[in-house]
This record gives sequence, C-alpha cells and structure tokens, in this order.
Amino acid sequence: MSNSLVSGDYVGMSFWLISMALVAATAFFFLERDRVAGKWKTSLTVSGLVTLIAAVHYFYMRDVWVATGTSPTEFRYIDWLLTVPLLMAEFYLIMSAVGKVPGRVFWNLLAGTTAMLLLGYAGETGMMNVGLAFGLSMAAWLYVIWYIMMGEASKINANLANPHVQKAYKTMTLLVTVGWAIYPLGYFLGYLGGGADPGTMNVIYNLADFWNKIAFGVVIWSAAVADTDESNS
Ligand SMILES: *C/C=C(C)/C=C/C=C(C)/C=C/C1=C(C)CCCC1(C)C
Repeated sequence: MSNSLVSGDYVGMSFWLISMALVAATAFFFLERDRVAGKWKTSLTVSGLVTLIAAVHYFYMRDVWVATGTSPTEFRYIDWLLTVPLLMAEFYLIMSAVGKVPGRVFWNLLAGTTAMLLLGYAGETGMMNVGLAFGLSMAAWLYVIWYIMMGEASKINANLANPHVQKAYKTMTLLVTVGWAIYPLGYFLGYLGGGADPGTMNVIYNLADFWNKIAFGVVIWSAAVADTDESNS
C-alpha cells in the first residue's frame, strides 16, 4: 500500500489535477468578490464555497485512490450532498440579485437533488437494487431539469429584466442537463453496463466535477462582472 502518486497512475493524476484546479478556483472566486457589485457578492461566495468543499474532499479522495485503487464513494457522496444544494442555491441567488423570487424555488431544487443523490448512494452501496435506484434517481434529476427548463423557475427567469442573469441562468441550465449527464453515465457504465472499471468511472466523475463546479462558478462570475461593468459605465 502506497500513499504517493506513482507514474502511470492516470486516475490518481486526474484526482491531483482537479484538486489543484479547485484550490485555484476557490482563491479566484473569493478574490473576485472585490470586483463585483454588492448584489453579486453572495453568489461569488457560494461559488467559492462549492470549490473549497470539493477541494478538501478531493484531497481525501485522492488518498483513498492512491492507497487502495478503489472508488472513494463515501467522500464523493458527502461532497455531492454539500455542494449540489449550494449549486441549486445559485439559481435562487442570481435571480434574487435582480428580482423577487419565492423561497420555494430553492426548496424544490433542494428536494429534487437530495432525492437524486440519496437514491444514487443507496444503489452504489447495495442498500437498494442498483437498477431501481438508478431509475428513481434519474426521475428526480429529470424533475430538476423540468423545473428549471419549463417549470416555475424558468418562468421567473423569463420575466427578469436583466439579460446577464438570464444568460447565466440558461448556461447553468445547460450544465445541469448536459454537464450533469456525465454522472449517471459513469454510474451506468460502472454498475449496469457491466463494462467500466473503477478507474474509468472515477476519471469520468472527476472530469464532470471540473465542469459542474468550476465552469458553473465561472458562468456566474462572468455575468457578475458584465453586469457590474455595465452599471459602472
Ligand atoms: C459537484 C457535484 C455534482 C454537480 C454532482 C452531481 C451528481 C449527479 C447529477 C448525479 C446523478 C445520478 C443520477 C442522475 C442517476 C444515478 C446516480 C447518480 C447519483 C450518479
């Protein structure tokens, strides 16, 4: 058993790379708070918290991987249970920065994503039939997609008077739809397709986190900067 990265361990290297990218992103989001208007600061704080929480979990996940070559499932799900609700809060926060948004927008997204994650965990750990857990977890995810694409949240966004928020909302919706699809794909390949080894599955999850945590924050940052610059000029 070794605690250090060995040459040829590309999965271990991907854990390392994402860890450092998350650390850098955290510093970036926290520092850039200075640059944006007051109404955007909470959104940038939350973006930085997402990457901070994930960075710490990645240090632990990386150690599990290099020491045992097995999937750090517990750390992964604890990280998701904390960061996914914060990502959902971002939908509420960016719209609240420029308009009136009922709190249930956040609670509905929280309920949908929490069900999605708990069912996924129950399947991965054998508490529940893995295929059934997959199907129910998919249904919860589809509910979230429906809610932000066609449901109440999308209607609130359509009525906002701020094009920067509307654009960020749409890109975030795309990430939740296309970017998030990578996770069930990894799960499917790992548990149902009968093909993928834990290494492949972890690389897939690691890549997904890069997009869905760092790029998601960058989308919000860029809307915040554009909106701030516009109101200052
Ligand atoms: C930062 C972490 C993020 C954005 C994690 C997102 C995780 C998912 C979208 C997971 C979804 C799953 C399904 C839709 C079905 C199979 C089980 C899961 C939990 C992998």
